[in-house]
Amino acid sequence: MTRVFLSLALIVTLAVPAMAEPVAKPIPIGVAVATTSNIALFGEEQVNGAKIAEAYFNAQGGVNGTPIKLVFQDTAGDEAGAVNAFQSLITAKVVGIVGPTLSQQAFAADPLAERAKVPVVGPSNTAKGIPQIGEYIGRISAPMTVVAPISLKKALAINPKIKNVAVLYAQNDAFSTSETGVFQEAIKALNLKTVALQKFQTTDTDFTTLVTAVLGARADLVVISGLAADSGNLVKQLRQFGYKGLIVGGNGLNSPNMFPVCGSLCEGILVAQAYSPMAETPVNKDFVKKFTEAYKKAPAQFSAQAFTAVQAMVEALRKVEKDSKKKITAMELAQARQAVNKALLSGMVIHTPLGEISLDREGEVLQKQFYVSTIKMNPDKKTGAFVLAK
Ligand code: 1QQ
Repeated sequence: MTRVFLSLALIVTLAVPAMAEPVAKPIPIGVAVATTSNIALFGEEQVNGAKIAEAYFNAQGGVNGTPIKLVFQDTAGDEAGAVNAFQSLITAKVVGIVGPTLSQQAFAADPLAERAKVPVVGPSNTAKGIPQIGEYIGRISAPMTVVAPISLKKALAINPKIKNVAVLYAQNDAFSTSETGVFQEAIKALNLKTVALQKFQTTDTDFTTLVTAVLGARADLVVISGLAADSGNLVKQLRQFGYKGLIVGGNGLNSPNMFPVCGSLCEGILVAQAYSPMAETPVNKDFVKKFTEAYKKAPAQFSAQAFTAVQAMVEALRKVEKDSKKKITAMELAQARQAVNKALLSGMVIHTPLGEISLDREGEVLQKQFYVSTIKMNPDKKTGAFVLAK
């Protein structure tokens, strides 16, 4: 009896991989971003941008007539949350995953997708080494090696007398430590002097010691690499204690959701950006219009990048159908995931709100245009805008 049962079990087990498990219709694409925790400041913008993409591409007929469906999973703000979200999406049979929000989370969760052979497009992972996590890992978020230095150059253009720089960074976050490294190299290359180098934690709220060090070192430029709430509080306390010089913020200060944290004291922060809502391309005009209609505000970088990550998946799906002359929904799931990954890394150029981009064979994004903006706050002290720095 046991033997019969065992051999039956064996037959069933062996038969599973051979059983065709087709892609569902509408085509499920996973979106794993933070909708709870502090990191939801970024994630909320990402959900907004992704939803616009879903409606926009489905209105165009989706993937040659087959609609897509975004499947959202909250990653919260830590590694475990991202791992769980990725696991649920893989089990939910998505063809690919857009996410997670933080590089810190990507280093933990991406290997899971890599093992399951599920393509990942990072919408906001900017640390060094993300595409190198694996063959199924790409990103549309330009690395800080490319983006960060231009904001320093802009600071020098605004105030050529800058000489002494204070560099502050969150030591418990992979993106922040990666970005500060890039800033520190650029500071050296520009012949500036680092007069203070200070660490903090993304969970810190009291920055008195740091601010005292910056003021004591007589820095005339402060460069911050952290996430949203910590960076916002740091800026606020720098200003409250009397720091008057320029502040360059890293990618963590790229969210309008950070504005209420430093309020009117956010005014004047310089931030390099991979997106401008002013870009005059047809797709960006459409994106800005739809986004503004839906949310009554202009999109910022994290929304545009989430839109672009979904777009990359859609265009990869279209390419797979075109090249194979087969409907995605007629393909086996594993085969479709593999084909989507190949299409993503094929070098195809896509016209996105971020401009023309492509992914190279390693999954690294190639993007042409970047911007530096200054934060301008409104009298309500909660809202404001990133205005292109002149
Ligand atoms: C990263 C980042 C963050 C600021 C994204 C929200 O750039 O973690 O890579």
